[in-house]
Amino acid sequence: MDFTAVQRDFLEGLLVGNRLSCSNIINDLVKDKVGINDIYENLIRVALYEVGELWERGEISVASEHMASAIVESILNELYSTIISKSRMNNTVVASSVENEAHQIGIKMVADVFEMHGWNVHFLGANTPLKDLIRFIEIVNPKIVALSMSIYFHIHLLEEVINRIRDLFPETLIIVGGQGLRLHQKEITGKYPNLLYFPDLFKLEEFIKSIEYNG
Ligand code: B12
Repeated sequence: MDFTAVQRDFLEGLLVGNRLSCSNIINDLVKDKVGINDIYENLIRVALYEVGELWERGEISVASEHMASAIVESILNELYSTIISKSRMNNTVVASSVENEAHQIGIKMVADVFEMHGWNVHFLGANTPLKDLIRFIEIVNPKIVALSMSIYFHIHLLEEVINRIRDLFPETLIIVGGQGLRLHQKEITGKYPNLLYFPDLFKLEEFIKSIEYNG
């Protein structure tokens, strides 16, 4: 699917605060049976990266950036009834951003991909304090903990969580992702057992399918 036609209108809608137009664009794509992963990666993620660049260049204000991310979050919530899978799996995932990390849209998309595959999903959102995350993992005993890091300077916080999880729950698989790791994933992968990095939702989905087939 070529998103060029809708890309401009969607970005425009985010920047002027036209939530209705953004929502209509997404709902039309869903009606046309465009995959959710495709919509997330090729329309919403691309638009938000563009918002980030405009903000970095001083072409839009922090207020506009906040508005754009608020519209996107409302759209993701609106899609819930579309993404929820009727066939449920007996697998649990806890999805969270690391402590101090304010970005939560990427990890929400990750949570949604698991949801589409019928997993029990616990989405904790941004800035989850380490001790509360650990306590939560102890309670729900997930098969996977998914962690997101957008800002590279949070890498010490990511490593702190990984170390705690590895010590306390050696069997639990950890998956990591986010922009902060895009150029730095090798600082983490290979260093810890039972840990995988995925750059995007397509790779993540391949992996979820492989678990479904291989257990
Ligand atoms: C919206 C936004 C915010 C919002 C976030 C609101 C929210 N509810 O999430 C707010 C206003 C809070 C914010 C704050 C800040 N932000 Co900001 N923000 C953005 C913006 C515009 C969009 C983020 C986003 O949602 N992207 C879309 C998602 C879908 O992309 P993603 O996170 O990369 O996720 C994808 C993959 O990485 C992957 N993925 C992500 N996590 C995981 C986890 C797993 C397990 C897996 C498998 C995959 C995966 O899946 C997703 C789909 O592909 C970006 C621009 C950009 N390039 O993203 C800047 C950006 C990330 N922010 C930036 C900055 C600097 C900040 C601040 C430091 C600004 C400040 N001075 O206060 C603070 C950070 C505070 C903190 N302590 O974290 C910079 C980071 C630069 C850098 N190199 O580190 C960016 C890149 C903007 C820029 N161009 O400079 N921000």
